[in-house]
Amino acid sequence: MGLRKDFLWGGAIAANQAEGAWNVDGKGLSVADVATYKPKVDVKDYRKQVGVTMPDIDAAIKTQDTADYPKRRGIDFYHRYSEDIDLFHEMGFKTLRLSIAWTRIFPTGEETEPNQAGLAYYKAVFAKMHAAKIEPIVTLSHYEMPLALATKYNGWADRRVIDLFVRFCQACFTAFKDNVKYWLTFNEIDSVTRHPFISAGIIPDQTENLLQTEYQAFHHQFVASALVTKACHETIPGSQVGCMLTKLTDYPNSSDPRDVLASFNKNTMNYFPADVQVFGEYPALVLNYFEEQGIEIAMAPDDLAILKANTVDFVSFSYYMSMVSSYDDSNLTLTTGNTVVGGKNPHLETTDWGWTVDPVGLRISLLQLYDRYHKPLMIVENGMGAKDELTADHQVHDDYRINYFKGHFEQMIQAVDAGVDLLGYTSWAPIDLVSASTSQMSKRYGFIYVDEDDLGHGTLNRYKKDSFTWYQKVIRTNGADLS
Ligand code: BGP
Repeated sequence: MGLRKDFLWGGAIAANQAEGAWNVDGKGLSVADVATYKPKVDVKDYRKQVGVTMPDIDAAIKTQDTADYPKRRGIDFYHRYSEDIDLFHEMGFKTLRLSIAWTRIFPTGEETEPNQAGLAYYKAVFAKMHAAKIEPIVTLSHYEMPLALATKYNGWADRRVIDLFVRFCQACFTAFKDNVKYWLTFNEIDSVTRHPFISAGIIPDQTENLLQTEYQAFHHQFVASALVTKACHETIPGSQVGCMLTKLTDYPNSSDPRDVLASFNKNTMNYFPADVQVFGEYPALVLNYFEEQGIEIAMAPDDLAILKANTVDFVSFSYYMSMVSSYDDSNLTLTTGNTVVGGKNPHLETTDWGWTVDPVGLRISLLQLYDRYHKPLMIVENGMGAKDELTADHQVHDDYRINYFKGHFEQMIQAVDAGVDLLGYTSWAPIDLVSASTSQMSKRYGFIYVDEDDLGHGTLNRYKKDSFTWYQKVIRTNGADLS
């Protein structure tokens, strides 16, 4: 069977990790602009290490520094997008997933009119992509909400942010209705409870009941996502709107039924935001969890009807690694993963950052998601963060990366052969960029090397790695030749 003929091969980036140009052309500060460089993140107090406090934010607002705030400089995609899109075109990309920085369009989130310079920038990027026959997939919220909304409203904890987000999205739909067909609402929407600040603008040390606040923020994002889905369908006939889930595939640590139950519960809570966006209602098990925890979600009278009437068209997800769960955490060896710390699977190798490498887990994830949702799927993030070495003649021999992708593509194709409807695959990230969790440049994911170090030194020149030619061949043969 193999992949569909119009399979959307490509790559994925986010504005806050790639564009840089944090303070030009009217852009406001976003939550990403206050994230500091974290050279070492380990399993101890993970959440605290990657979190942000009010004193951190105050200090960040006062400085123009970009060395310790790497997302402010990114890889200068803002000025180099044309060269980068040419390289993606050379690889044969059919699509590029990218995000629109809210703060380029509404710098504080509360302006009544969009910033024309911001709209013009994305217009130019989309024009360049279309000239290269690259279909945009656009994320409306990828860890970059206006900082002003975090400090004023505690982010998505406040219901007023819904209307502000809808205004931003409507401005994007109106401006880009002829340029963009595929839209994603919230990147890794399930991550609100794992990193509330970058995901939802919630400042933990300013928040009384954090768990309650996080679930309230979820609810506001669900309603916003539904309203935006409606607006998109109305403004752009034929458009497709997807949810975006972090697929944190979890296995039982053993066949002990208590471990199986612990893993089931973990997966249930991971799926829940996508459940709401696909089925248009809260799962009964999650409502019960709210009751047990004393979590009370404030809802407006129409909220549930809005959710039910405006479900998503497809399900997109990120997949990097898997973990194991036990009824007793002392049975586990802990390791870091994508935005989490969890049990390490003894059968799997890990990357330099402790994330397990589990290609079969991708197949399992595809089967699980398709079986659960019966909706077309899209893999919009998958890849391996590694330390690359640039040789004197500007080469990077990254067979470890080729092996990682090869294993994952083999399993992806087997899932499709088993009947999964898969629309496309975008690797994270086709070009090196700043890490979301640690703000490192040295955690590299790309097929294209960017000459920039953790502190921002370097020429910013782009060089093709060995994996560049390999991925080019994979796309050319639509996955038939993975050698
Ligand atoms: C996801 C995010 C991306 C991203 C990726 C890799 O959680 O959606 O923005 O960067 O993971 O994570 P990291 O950059 O922390 O290695």
